[in-house]
Amino acid sequence: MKPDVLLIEPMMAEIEAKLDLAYTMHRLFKTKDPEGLLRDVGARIRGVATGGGSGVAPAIMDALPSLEIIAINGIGTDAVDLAKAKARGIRVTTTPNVLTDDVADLGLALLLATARSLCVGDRFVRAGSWSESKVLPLGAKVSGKRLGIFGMGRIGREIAARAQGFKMSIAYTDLGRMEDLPYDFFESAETMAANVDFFVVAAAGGAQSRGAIGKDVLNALGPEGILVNIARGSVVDEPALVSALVEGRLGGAGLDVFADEPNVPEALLALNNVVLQPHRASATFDTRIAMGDLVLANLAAHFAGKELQTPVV
Ligand code: 8YV
Repeated sequence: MKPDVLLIEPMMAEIEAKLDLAYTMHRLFKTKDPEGLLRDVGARIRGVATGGGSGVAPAIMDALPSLEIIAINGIGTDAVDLAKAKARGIRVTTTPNVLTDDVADLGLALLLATARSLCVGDRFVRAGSWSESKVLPLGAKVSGKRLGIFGMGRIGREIAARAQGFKMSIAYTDLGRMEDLPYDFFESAETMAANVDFFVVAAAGGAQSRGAIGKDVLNALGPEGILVNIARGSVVDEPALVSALVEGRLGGAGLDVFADEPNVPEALLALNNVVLQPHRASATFDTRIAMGDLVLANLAAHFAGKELQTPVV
């Protein structure tokens, strides 16, 4: 008998088709009555496949007494209670490495788009303003500027590697200095912010980083500074970010992630110095296939009693 697996958010059609072949799938995102679905099939569910942002809400985990494995289609574990999973003997896997390049690419893309007002320029051309000889304000130069990276994991390191191609000087902050890195280390986010032009958030979400980028850091980055967030909305104090942008205390922001997705603060929608993306840093065809394959491989290994490919718990 095929094991029952709960899919919390959609995956690529190709991946879902493979899930359907191997498992009896239950799609939580498709039902109008999630509680009813969990009541009906919760006791049978042995596996969950979910996204990094969605994770598994505590109420869902509690409704799945036979749960054995949570396969996250992403790298973030902040939306899964890992301690509880461990205590219940539930395995947890993620999809490391395969998404690193894409997330770093989007970090640079957001930085360039914000500094060079790419979306404003696009709207300007589409609206016919160019042919009406209207004038567009100048952007900020990116090459050769000072970049600060908050969180020097795999993604932070790849952002640094790309920034070198733009002749930027690179600084970082993390829990401690990393001896293998040639970049300037700052003990605090605030000190780093005061010494860079651009500040990229690349730290994992969760209790440890919640609200780490607040008013003081944003003020230190200043009215010419640009903040990019491709990590988690929770790392930045969002109301403080919105006020800093609205009041002109921060120069601009390129944001792929938000505190309460898919809700984006209304005030940001009106700002031309902000570039917004709907949590898409890993959303390329190639990478989502690679991520999905890892989800499939981890589930298959688990149900075959084999070693997991990329376990976290
Ligand atoms: C994905 C993510 O967009 O890796 C993560 O933790 O949040 C993103 O890569 C997500 O997992 C797919 O929903």
